[in-house]
Amino acid sequence: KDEAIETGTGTGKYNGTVTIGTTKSGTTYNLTDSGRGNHKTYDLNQGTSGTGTLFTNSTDTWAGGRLTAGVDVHYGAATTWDFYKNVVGRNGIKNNGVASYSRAHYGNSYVNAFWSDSCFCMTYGDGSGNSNPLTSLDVAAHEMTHGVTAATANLNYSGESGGLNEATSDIFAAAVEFYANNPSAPGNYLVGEQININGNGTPLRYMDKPSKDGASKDYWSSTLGNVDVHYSSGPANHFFYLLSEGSGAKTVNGVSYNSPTYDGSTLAGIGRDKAIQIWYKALTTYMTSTTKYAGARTATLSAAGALYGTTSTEYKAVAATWTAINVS
Ligand code: ASN
Ligand code: ZN
Repeated sequence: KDEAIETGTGTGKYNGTVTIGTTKSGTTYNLTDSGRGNHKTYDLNQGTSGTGTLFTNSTDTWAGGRLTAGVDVHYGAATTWDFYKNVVGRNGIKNNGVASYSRAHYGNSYVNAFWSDSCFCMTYGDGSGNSNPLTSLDVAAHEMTHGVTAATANLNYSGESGGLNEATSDIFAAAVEFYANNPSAPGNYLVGEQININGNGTPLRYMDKPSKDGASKDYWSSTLGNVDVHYSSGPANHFFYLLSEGSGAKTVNGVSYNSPTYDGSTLAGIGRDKAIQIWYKALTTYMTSTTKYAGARTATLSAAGALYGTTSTEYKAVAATWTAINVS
């Protein structure tokens, strides 16, 4: 049957009114993004398995009710797809142009979102109590990046490699926000700042000083591999912040940060764009499933050497930044 490629307009909860890729079958519009590997977004309708039903609408203006979460995650997947394609030259999660799919309205009062390798898909809960739906742009980018990590370094999801896996999702989640440059979801080095998962308006994680969340580690230590991967990500998130922005006090896009160093050093930062290229090349070329923090230092130095040369400012900054989180 004929499916026409359309461009719809959607208003979700977090991103204002955005353009979304849709298709039209007969008189019905679908959340199928033909410009991005036919990425589809489904309504699980509180179920916890299968695909539920593809989101549909009688017009190409998507807003309100159950559509809100669908618009958010469809936009999140599209924006993350665009980031990978336009910033680091990756054509989809597996670099083969094939899309994953998204499922919204998972379960009842589910306060999480997740990537699954078995369905090659992303799933989002509606939140409960104070927590908002888990459908923000950074959450979507975080989950989709788990797919990219699985398709590349495949960092084991435990111990130090698990922390690096989690940090990779937080790093590219921040990168996607900055890339999107959406005034409703401005770029920052906070994770989950819109979903109110703590019930008091604070973000889930802070990259400038991860310990601000009360659990994440700021620096590597020999016991880092014993903590939950969402907390052992801290030093690598901190590395990315420091490499991008440098140490000390700084305000970016209206958010104030203050990033400390383990060794008391002062770092200037090389800018987010270069830090993104270095982390991406390290992830996709030099890291493996068992890479730990020491190996991440080596991998990012190899990446910086390949991209900018081993005598470059960037290479030296990578070395100094690992030392500043106690990886030397
Ligand atoms: N949202 C969580 C994450 O992506 C789900 C999990 O614990 N794996 O890390
Ligand atoms: Zn994660």
